[in-house]
Amino acid sequence: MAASFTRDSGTQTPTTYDRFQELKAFDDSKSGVKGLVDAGITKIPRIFRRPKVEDHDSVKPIPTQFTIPVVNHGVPRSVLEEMLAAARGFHELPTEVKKSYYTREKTKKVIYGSNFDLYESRFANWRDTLFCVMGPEPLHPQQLPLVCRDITMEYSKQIHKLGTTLFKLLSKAIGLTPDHLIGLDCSKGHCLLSHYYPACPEPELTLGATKHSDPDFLTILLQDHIGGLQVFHQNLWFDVPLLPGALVVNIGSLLQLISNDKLLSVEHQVLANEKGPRVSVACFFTPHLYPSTRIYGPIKELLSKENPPLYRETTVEDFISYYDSKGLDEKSALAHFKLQPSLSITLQLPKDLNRFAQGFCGTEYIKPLREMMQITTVTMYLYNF
Ligand SMILES: O=C(O)CCC(=O)C(=O)O
Repeated sequence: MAASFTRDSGTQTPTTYDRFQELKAFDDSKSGVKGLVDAGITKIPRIFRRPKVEDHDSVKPIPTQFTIPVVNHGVPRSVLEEMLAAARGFHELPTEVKKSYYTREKTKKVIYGSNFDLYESRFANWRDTLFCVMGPEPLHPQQLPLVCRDITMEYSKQIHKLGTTLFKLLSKAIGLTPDHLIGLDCSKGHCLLSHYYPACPEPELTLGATKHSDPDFLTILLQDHIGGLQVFHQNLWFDVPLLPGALVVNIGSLLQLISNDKLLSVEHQVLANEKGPRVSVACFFTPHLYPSTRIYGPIKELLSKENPPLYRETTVEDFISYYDSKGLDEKSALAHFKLQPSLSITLQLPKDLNRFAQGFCGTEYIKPLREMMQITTVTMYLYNF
């Protein structure tokens, strides 16, 4: 464990606190939050301290939410239990063994680390993660740590099957043909994130995971018996119930974007806890790392005059790089892709019509436009692209 963390480092005064140096020392130790706990700290280092909790009354409520505990999912209970045990097994390996997987190199397919946004976030989260890109190009099992190799391959296969079924159901639920979302490659790739939230000596001062929604199409989450996952709804935090054998399904931000808000991603956080460790395994459906130039925007079949597009188009790569660049900051990445009416012009017709049509459509459209429009004024919204 790097020397800069002492048992008292959580009580340092602002004058002696060099945040960057502390972040770097933590990063260079390559031993994660688990390493701090193993070193016997009794106060959390200051880099983990969350700023004063904001008043959520000012936050706009989410009209509906989409956290579904799925019980009859077809993944055998033994597979769920083995997956959780293997995830825990990896994080409880000696640091020297885990270190060989520790990297901030985002193009690697197997990454062990702590806080992907360590240098961007306002405060670090009390958790470590093993991140494995399982598809669309199959991961060679040898790339996985031995302690979780076989079960990760098996879990990945089973969860991909479940994801495919869920995408079919979701397609139908929003009025599309069953294969529509699959046809858009929503189930083409998936990553497994095995999270480890060590017991925290001062859980009220930090978080296991800061408020966020996931940067993917869909997340299927497996959690152990400890609890701490909360969803944000109508300005309040709700505990996600612990149902033995259940998987939690969350809509991701990319699915909210392409469904034009027909499906809403859920904002969630994880509390730090004293009882830990807590283990969870999140499966993110996203073609992450897949060199695709596919453009994603609101699905045309869902748009109409009453339902105009709410988001601009993007690639998964651009979406993820924006998400990664801002880190978990309690704000939705979707706001960055939202089409904002930036200017509204009221035209007086027919006086301004000539100018309008000439500027935007060309003169040949003036007559049909004038005939079509029985109204005398029209308000146009210009969007920022
Ligand atoms: O550990 C959990 O319950 C949630 C994990 C999570 O929020 C994530 O992977 O984005």
